[in-house]
Amino acid sequence: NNHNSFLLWFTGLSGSGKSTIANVVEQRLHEKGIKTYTLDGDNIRKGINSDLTFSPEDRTENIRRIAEIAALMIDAGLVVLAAFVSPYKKDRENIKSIVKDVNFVEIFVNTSVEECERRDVKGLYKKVRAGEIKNMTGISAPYEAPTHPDIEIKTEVESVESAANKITDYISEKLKL
Ligand code: GGZ
Repeated sequence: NNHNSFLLWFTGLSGSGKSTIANVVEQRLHEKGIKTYTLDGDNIRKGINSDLTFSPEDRTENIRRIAEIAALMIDAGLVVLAAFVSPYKKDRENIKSIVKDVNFVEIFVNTSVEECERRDVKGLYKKVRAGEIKNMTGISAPYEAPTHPDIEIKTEVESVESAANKITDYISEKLKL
């Protein structure tokens, strides 16, 4: 449970492109016969974490539970990809102590809030401007950007394919891709 166990953790604003990139990486791992699971807001916040809000405390608890779930999945032999805003530095640090000797790869999907709002894939930013959502990360709630991410993706200047290449290159040696 060390050299070939991986947690690929995507952090960034809502609409930054975390899930899109994670899905392409996952597809490539499947092509190599590697079994994976992707945790994201859709399968976590709608299910086991449906009791949690977007308050700072609940975001912390959200990330803690996700890390525990990831640890179990990794134990079961999966490469786990996790795509969460995860805005707090200390929460992201805590993941490492939960998953212990797993290779934790912090991937900063660095897309400006202006660009996320321009894309507004889910119409969430529109709701924020209409006053329907408070505590929106990047607008009315903090995002503590990673200062030393393992990988940084600037989606405004690089393609999803190039982002996926960066990630597969990074893990290829240890994963023996
Ligand atoms: C941030 C919010 C909020 C607020 C709802 N702030 O684009 P999405 O829709 O699918 O990604 C966002 C998702 C964030 O959930 P996470 O579990 O990743 O957040 S955290 O790590 O901070 O716990 C967005 C939606 O939920 N969403 N309200 N106020 N994102």
